[in-house]
Amino acid sequence: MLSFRSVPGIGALLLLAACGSTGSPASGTSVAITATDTACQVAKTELQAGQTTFSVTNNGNQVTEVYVYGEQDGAYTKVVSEVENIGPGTSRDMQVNLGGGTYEVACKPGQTGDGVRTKITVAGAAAKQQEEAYDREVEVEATDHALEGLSSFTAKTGEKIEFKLENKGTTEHELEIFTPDGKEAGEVAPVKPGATGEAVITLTVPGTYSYKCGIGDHAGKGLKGTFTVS
Ligand SMILES: [Cu+2]
Repeated sequence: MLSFRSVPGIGALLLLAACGSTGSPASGTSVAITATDTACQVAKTELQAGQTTFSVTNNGNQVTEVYVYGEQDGAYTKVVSEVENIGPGTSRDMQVNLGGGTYEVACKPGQTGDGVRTKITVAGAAAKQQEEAYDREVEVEATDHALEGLSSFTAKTGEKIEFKLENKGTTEHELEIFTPDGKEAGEVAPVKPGATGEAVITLTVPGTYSYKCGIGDHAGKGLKGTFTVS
């Protein structure tokens, strides 16, 4: 696996190559990302603060997604922007207003895991507040007898979490999340077998949240559980 983090010379070379072919001048910088099943090539890893369009092309065989992560508590976990469901052989754009700092771009073949990551450096003023950012993501896997991935999940009050549901079962499943007093906090709408869905939910109060699949008797079959927000 080739990571530009360990090969700084190549990043500089691509930076030069990309300079001659910048697209839309009025709408900020345009940066190409080429994703495969094992690599995530960012054409330009040193950028200026401001509106940036990442044009992602998926040359792999799996559906992929691309995230831009900001730093939080020493780790690149804060999601600044994302683009999902990029099929093999297709391209999608992701627009993000970047403040000065360092970020990691992650391509996630199969739309799962930490992804193949490339660090980028942005010069200029730090962002005041990244508009569509959320704090973290958590991956949940549905089978026909369980919702897995939340058994050791905890969060702090006020955290904005992306719940991502991957359906590995044979029928549709969903993920409903309820506050400690039983109100619906949000849900990932029904997802077909083999597909992935997501929802960003802010956990506004502390306590024990419950979750389940609300379809048919799926909760009775084991698609349910709880997690704690402190
Ligand atoms: Cu279900």
